[in-house]
Amino acid sequence: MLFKSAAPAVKIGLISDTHGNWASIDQAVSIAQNMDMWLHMGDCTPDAEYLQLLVDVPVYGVAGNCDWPTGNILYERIIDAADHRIFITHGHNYGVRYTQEYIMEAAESQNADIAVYGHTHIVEYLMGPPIILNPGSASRPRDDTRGSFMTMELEKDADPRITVVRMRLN
Ligand SMILES: [Mn+2]
Repeated sequence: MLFKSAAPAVKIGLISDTHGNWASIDQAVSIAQNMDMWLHMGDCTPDAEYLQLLVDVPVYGVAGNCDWPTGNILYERIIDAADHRIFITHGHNYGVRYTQEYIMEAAESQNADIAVYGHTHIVEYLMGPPIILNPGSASRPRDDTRGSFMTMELEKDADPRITVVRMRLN
């Protein structure tokens, strides 16, 4: 018999490296309208604040290398959702342009089963564990002519369901 969990899946929008292009944030929010939470992996922190104006669900952000001074914005955070633990950071402190080894170690040391970062502006997805995700850049992609973000559905005792969304061409 299949056990159907009573708790609904938690849907999370993952967006990074918007670099002040608020039109890209508008577009992501209009594409992914039913998120329960958004995570913004930095560059630039005012963009996460703008995103928070558009949605009435929590937005958690971290500071990137272009965010200086950072004020009270952290460089990394742990978000717990649906019995999963997500480590978010921009990635520049973990050498993500060259390797995912250090961010993977950081996630493991924090007992996170998922790590999300940005910085490279390239969509990346490592199966793990821990699962390592980079939603790319919504406004300045380096892997396609179209920007990108991700959605992630989390359920207890299930693998996350990840979708890569490509933005419309402007
Ligand atoms: Mn960056």
